Amino acid sequence: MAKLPVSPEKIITHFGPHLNFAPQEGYPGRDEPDATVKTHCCFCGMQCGIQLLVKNNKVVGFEPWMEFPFNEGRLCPKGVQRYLQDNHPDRLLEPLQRVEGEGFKPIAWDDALNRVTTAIRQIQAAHGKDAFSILSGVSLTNEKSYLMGKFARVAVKTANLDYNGRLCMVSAGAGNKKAFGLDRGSNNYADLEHAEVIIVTGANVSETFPTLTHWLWRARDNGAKLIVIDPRVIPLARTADIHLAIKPGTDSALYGAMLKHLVDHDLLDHDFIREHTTGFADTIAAVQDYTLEWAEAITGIEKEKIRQAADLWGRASTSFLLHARGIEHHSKGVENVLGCINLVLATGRIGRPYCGYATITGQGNGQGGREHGHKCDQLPGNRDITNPEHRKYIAGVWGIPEAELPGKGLTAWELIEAIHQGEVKGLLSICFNPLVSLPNNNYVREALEKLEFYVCIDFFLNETARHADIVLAGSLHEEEEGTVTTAEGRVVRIRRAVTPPGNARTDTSIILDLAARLGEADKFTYADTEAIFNELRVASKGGTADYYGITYKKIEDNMGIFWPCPSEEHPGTPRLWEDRQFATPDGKAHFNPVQFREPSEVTDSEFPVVLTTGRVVSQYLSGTQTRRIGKLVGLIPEPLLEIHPELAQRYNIRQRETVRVTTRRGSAEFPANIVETIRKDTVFIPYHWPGKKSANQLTIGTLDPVSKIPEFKVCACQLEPLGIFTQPGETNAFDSI
Ligand SMILES: Nc1nc2c(c(=O)[nH]1)N[C@H]1C(S)=C(S)[C@@H](COP(=O)(O)OP(=O)(O)OC[C@H]3O[C@@H](n4cnc5c(=O)[nH]c(N)nc54)[C@H](O)[C@@H]3O)O[C@H]1N2
Ligand SMILES: Nc1nc2c(c(=O)[nH]1)N[C@H]1C(S)=C(S)[C@@H](COP(=O)(O)OP(=O)(O)OC[C@H]3O[C@@H](n4cnc5c(=O)[nH]c(N)nc54)[C@H](O)[C@@H]3O)O[C@H]1N2
Ligand code: SF4
Ligand SMILES: [Mo]
Repeated sequence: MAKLPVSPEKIITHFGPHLNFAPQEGYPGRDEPDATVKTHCCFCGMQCGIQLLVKNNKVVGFEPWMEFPFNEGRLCPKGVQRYLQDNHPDRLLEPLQRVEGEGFKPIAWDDALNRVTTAIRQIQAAHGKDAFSILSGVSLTNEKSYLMGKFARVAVKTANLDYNGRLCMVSAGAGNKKAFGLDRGSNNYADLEHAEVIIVTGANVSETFPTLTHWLWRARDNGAKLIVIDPRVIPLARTADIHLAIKPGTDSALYGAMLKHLVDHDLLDHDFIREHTTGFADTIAAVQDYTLEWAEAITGIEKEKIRQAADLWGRASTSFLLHARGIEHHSKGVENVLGCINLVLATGRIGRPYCGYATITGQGNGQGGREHGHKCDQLPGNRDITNPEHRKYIAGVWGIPEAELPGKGLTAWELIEAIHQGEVKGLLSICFNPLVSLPNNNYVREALEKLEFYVCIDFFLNETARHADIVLAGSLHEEEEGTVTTAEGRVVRIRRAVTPPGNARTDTSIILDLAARLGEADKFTYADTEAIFNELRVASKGGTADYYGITYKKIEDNMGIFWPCPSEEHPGTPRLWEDRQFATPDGKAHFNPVQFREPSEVTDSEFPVVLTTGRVVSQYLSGTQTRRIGKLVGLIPEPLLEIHPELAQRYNIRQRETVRVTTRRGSAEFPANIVETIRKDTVFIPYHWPGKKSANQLTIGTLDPVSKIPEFKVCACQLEPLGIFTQPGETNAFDSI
């Protein structure tokens, strides 16, 4: 086995060195692995390159992959522990069926799959095709995402297919399409390196995209000024030049006032606005009354700080604006996104070296997974399911008459409502744990209980799966070949390192088998995963997310290819818009007027405190994977209620005291973590835990009217200390800061 060069500093993340990894010659003290497999981390949208060490068909460890260009070997705490989920005792090893009164019992694959197809047929015969629904997820590879879209429309023939990106990327996607006609970050992250000014808003980068921090530090080393907009002093904000501690739900007021400042002080790129954009006049008219004083009153940020931030942004010659769910998880998520884009367009700083804009994609394949057609309104290539030409093209690729292609279906949350109303009776879910991740989960649980039939495909028995009639034992990231698309838009190869254990099967083989049992074998037969990808390439051809020119070989030869890539000779597109030809019908970038409106639930005398929710560094999404990895659990074992000392004092809440948090949806109890790093009117709870620890017992199901994303980031709550301390002794409030 060749020795791998490892420089220790490469594996020191923002959170410090990983002491469990000692760079050594060879593998002293342990067996030589059978293979090292170059692949990518299964977690967030950074999709860091990693090498998995394989022994006896088990993943037993990892090595950094130094050559992969984005992370250059660096990994975060989740990345270095990810391999531990492989041989976990909770792994589902065979299909299960619910036996009333007895729990889940193993069932033969043949019987399990037949039960699924019989249930689909019976429900559809009795209640119509759309009464059977599908929820999919974007931890799945591009190939599986594509397959799920085709499976729903061609094999199950239902319109009701949606995906967990509906809780994640859709506000950004809708905003990007409106403004640019295409949904992807404009530059690769290396372009951050020489940006003069960087705005990071609603993105806790150090905890949620730790390896991206490197590129921000590189920019800082080169003198970049950093503006962080977040209700909390997140780790990145501690060293920012300007931190704007915004009141949750008020971003569009801030961006509106910043835009007005740019106009009032003529900090605009007039040539760019005139030649390459539309809608500027209406957009500035919408903010003409948005004075700094007005914005201060709405956002809770001192006007002088807003002025400084707008001025810094306006006067820069290169810049980058990054945002994530903090501005997108709102009933006006799309408007917030457009407010940011307006600031970028007004200064013309896009499509040039070190000038860019991006939403930071969340899930592992949050980028690719939102392009290939498992959204309720979308067909592959990011085509529109209501557009007759798009429908005709895809129906042609799939070999069905266009009339047979279902239309637009319900979004994830609307599906839950339709189950309540008795319109939807059956559900297949893959790669989605809605009971933990959707808002107002008491309502979600009631919906699950109303289903006539529910089948879940997962490798762990997630909390939603406990309500299933059949659970199909699927596969981990490292058990199938495929591709994913990183947050940068770089299409990379996922490698099979091992095969599924026991009687578990690959997700792909399960879907193909179900399609065959539904009578569509001829349309669902592929020699291998590459054949699925090659069909996806054709399906995406001519769409805005054009993968046609990307082949497995090209990806391997180049360690990834950026889409759009319309032909095999095309090198891919790391930086969009250099030719100033935007993907909108008129080729221009579009300003969109944004006026501030309140969140769907504002505080009042009964519910006087703002509740916001989000993440911690060591847990991932609904936690099904990371709550099973001991060292990650050890870092942050349970959700704590972050609260400012002054707010805590007002309610007489002490450090580690259990606090009952109540909203109009429900109550839940969390130990207090009193920190000075949060606004005085806001509390924060991470959402990775289920059941009584779930923040989503409290959140609200109001949707953005365009993107249909739920308003996870703001609702109103009341607080009540219970006098119970989960840790012995009382800590000085300031010890935890
Ligand atoms: N450790 C870890 N990393 C992850 C994930 C994970 O679960 N755990 N999930 C991945 C996924 S799918 C996603 S989507 C991303 C999410 O990544 P982020 O969006 O960075 O994560 P969040 O914690 O949801 O929210 C970010 C910040 O928004 C702030 N915020 C709340 N309300 C507002 C507001 O009204 N305005 C502004 N400007 N900010 C606000 C919160 O204080 C929080 O710090 O992370 C990805 N990476
Ligand atoms: N309150 C609150 N709620 C939120 C958020 C928030 O900030 N606040 N954030 C929202 C966001 S941004 C997101 S992305 C969602 C995420 O919410 P979910 O998508 O529900 O969360 P996951 O934990 O990813 O659930 C995915 C399930 O898929 C399984 N899985 C993972 N990979 C694979 C695979 O390759 N094959 C198969 N078969 N199964 C797989 C996992 O084991 C897990 O059970 O949560 C949302 N919910
Ligand atoms: S930053 Fe994201 S992709 Fe990279 S190691 Fe961490 S969780 Fe994995
Ligand atoms: Mo997400």
